[in-house]
Amino acid sequence: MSETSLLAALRGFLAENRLQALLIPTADPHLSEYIHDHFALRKAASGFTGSAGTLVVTEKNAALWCDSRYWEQAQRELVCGIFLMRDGKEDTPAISDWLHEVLAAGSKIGVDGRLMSSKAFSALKREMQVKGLELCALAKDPADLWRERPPLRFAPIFEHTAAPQKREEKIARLQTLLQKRGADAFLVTSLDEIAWLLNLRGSDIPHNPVFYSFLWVEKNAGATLFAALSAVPETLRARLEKEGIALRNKDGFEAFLAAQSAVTVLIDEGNTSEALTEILQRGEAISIQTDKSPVALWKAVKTEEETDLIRCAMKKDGTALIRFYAWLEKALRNGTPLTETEAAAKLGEFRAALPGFVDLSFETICAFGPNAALPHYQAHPGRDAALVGASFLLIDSGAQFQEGTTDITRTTAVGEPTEEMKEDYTAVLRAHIRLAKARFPEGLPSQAVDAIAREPLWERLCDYGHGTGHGVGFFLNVHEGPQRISYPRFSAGRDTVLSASTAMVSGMLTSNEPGLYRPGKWGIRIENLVSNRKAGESEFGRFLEFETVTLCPIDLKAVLAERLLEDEIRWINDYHNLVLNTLKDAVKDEPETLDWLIRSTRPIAK
Ligand SMILES: [Mn+2]
Repeated sequence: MSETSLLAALRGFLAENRLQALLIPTADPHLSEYIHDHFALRKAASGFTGSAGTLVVTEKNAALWCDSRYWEQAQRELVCGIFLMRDGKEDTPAISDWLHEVLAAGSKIGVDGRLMSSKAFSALKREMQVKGLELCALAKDPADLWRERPPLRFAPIFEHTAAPQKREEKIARLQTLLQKRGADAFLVTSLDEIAWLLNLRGSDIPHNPVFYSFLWVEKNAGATLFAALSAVPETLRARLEKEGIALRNKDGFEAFLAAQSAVTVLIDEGNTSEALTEILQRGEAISIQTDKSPVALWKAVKTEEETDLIRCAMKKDGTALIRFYAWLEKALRNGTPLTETEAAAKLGEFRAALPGFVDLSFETICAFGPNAALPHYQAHPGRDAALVGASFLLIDSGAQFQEGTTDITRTTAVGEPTEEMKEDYTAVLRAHIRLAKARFPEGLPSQAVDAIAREPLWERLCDYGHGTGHGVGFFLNVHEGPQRISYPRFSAGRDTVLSASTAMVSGMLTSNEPGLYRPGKWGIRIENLVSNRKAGESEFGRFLEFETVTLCPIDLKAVLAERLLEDEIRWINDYHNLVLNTLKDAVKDEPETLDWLIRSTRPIAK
């Protein structure tokens, strides 16, 4: 079925269901950031392959909204007849404004209620109401029309054996909270929250070690996991049931919810779908409490044992990285022809050879020259750049280990950098160091920390369009909340304002990734993961600081040492000393890598 015939079929769906427009978001029933292809109707109907965007189809028109990361790509990929809406651009209409423009008053707009949070659905419904339009959750799934829909396959679910916190303790903590709040049950629909609570992992979504499921936790009883039964090995099933976690077929979940009566259920409206919320609302004598999921914060705050394991994961990952960068330096020196995808594949090989390697934590971004100016650039074999000439090579990559998830960006000067390149690189390095060294009051909203990182860039009237930091899971998703180091601005349809109320807490694992992008020229980003820890206490209260846990030399070729402050020079020398001392034993029998490591961590001075 081509995109055009699928689009035509969707228009048939409109007529049959007496709708004037159809909204097709990019989501799965768990509102995951990354989704299985089974849910990629938006991609199949529009041709646009990016990870975020909303398609709107009316009888005569079709338009796709996506954020600035994807404007260029969408322009290239969208099938004929679908208009590109550059979301975030001043003159781009909101979806409701555009529909108001092209539809008659009283028009009905349908959306699959499983693919939108009840919070987002309510907000959009109100917004449309004001404009005389009616948003409704569909009773039928428009994706049923999609003949080549990839089937959902469920990979085996396995124990996260390295997890130091027992699942009984995590469930008991949740039950205590339910008792305190006077709620009978908590509905968990976020896949990473379920995986974390149960210390179970899967691989249903590429690079995200989660499994499709729902979890119902009761105040007085145990919990019920709704998963694909075929994905649960018999021994695991027996163990779970012994621990009071009943297992049921995922397909029976909606019926189970609909059969509930006379209970008070706690849900997080931001991550529970409109469809599930409506089922609860229709139930007999069901009262719904809404609040932010407590699990999101518990998961974000790593215990000391978890942080110790994360340090082990960083050491492993650092070993692969220094092997790769030593190899890369030699290849470039020898004039070996090399493209972006070849370099990314080689890094993947070094990682895959590590003991306990599970997967990459996301698709490697390997971008050279002007390509690096696109923060989320994806190289494709045959269409990628060769590493030729003087510019920056930006590699953003990560891995999954049972001990933790990694995410690191390094920018390497290939050839002789110009003064302008050096000025830019040094400013980004200073931004990275300012945040790495920052001390701030415990409980400070994560947004407020952002300005500390951006100051060296703002000083030069520079800025970057993405967040400075996101939470990182513990052998889980590379992006997680609730903390986000970013000032409020448009960000891929996500509610960035949420981060304002997330207090920074000791134990949080967050990225530190300032950057600078010159369209048509180059892009620079330096990213390490940092763990929050106590800095000390004074008459003014308790203070936090960061411990940088990522271990890999930061390229010094484009650094203008005279631009760095004394404390910044000290930071980089201390960091490199730590990298050298932690990694040197792992490569002691690899003279070329060891030599590269020693040279790359040499102290610098003004
Ligand atoms: Mn990152």
